[in-house]
Amino acid sequence: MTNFFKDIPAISYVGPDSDKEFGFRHYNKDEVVLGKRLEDHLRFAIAWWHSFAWEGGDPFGGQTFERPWHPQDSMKTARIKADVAFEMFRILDVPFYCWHDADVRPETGNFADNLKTLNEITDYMLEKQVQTGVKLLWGTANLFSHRRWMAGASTNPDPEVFAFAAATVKSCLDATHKMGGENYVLWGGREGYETLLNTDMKQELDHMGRFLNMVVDYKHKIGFKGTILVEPKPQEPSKHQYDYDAATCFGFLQKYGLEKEVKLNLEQGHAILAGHSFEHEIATAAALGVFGSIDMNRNDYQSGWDTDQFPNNVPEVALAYYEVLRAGGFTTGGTNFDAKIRRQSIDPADLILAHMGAMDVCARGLKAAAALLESGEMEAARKERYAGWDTPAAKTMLGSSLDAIAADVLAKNIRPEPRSGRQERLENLWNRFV
Ligand code: XLS
Ligand code: NI
Ligand code: NI
Repeated sequence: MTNFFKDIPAISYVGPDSDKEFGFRHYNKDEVVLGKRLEDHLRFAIAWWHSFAWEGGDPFGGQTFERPWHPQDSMKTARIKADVAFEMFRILDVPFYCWHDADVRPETGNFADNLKTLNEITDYMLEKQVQTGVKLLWGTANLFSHRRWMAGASTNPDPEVFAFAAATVKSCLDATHKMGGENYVLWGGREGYETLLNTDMKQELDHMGRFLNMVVDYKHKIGFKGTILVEPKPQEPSKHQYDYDAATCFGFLQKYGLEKEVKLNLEQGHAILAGHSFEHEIATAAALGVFGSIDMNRNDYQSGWDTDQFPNNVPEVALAYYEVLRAGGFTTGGTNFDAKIRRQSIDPADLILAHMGAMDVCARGLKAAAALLESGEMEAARKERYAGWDTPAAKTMLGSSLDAIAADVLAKNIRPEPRSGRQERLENLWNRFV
């Protein structure tokens, strides 16, 4: 036991009328919604990088947090960090967490040493998983922070960097497998370009496709049963990233024969950066059969950066969960808080309250979405809008040809009558639930 969170109680459900500062008002993990416990719907996870590895720096200033695991350059402090992390998971009673290799072990610059420390610390974390019952939602490799990755990982012009990336992903996939991880994520922060003037885009895309095929082959070789997830983001840190958004990722997966093997991890802030809404990205992935998991956070709508704030907008979150529920809910995926406290939030309590509040926001959003889905009103209106397609004639038309259809339009003098899309009525309906 560390004393990092001393005096902070374990968070439990206190209900919406309580005046306790530390307690869930809406997240009652055992509450059954649409036949499933809230904990099993939401599958919350905490991100090691934002809560424990990030030191509070921004482009204008350095570290603001002072933690007992600083400096993060030894196995001794890596262990302290793991002790505190698992204490926080228990205080918040979250079922899952996620990590990058660089979050959990010191960086030495040498692959053999990184491998050794990764194996050592993940053994330690696995022991803690067993002791606490907290599970791994996903592991991933950080292929973007160290200077070796500055021109990309699998898309790097230097084959030695490709090799280093392959070895690193193998080590992280092995560790994720060992820890019973339910997914493995690849986010390509440097898989893109700064300028087209020095970039062979076709070659880079081919290498990225080959790399992802190797990851999938290796997953099968070791019998990893989890899902491989790619995480779209249009830019930041690169000027342009190849995994731009859900639709772009699907095109990429299809071109390289991976659309049945790989799914998507979608993030609210990344959707906003791509000029989409979060629900658009979830609905796109679901329509294309590649919906996997979500990184929950909130972007600032004015700044144009990936600000990774904790969610606090219930109607926005509800729209996202409505699409998650319409997609059938999570299978191996979950709700990972890819979110960080602000750099002035230096108290340990801030970490707890940020997650606690966000879990409540998500629970409210999911419950509103579930109630609307259960009422059936929105889905009945949607079905009604497409009812014309249920007729045999309409179905036959889809198997017909342009010239046959044209002849039919002439013969029957088909003259379509426009009908209202009823948007405002549906928005009013939506507002009755959130
Ligand atoms: C960064 C990404 C990153 C991934 C994991 O913007 O969201 O945190 O989720 O590498
Ligand atoms: Ni992000
Ligand atoms: Ni993310």
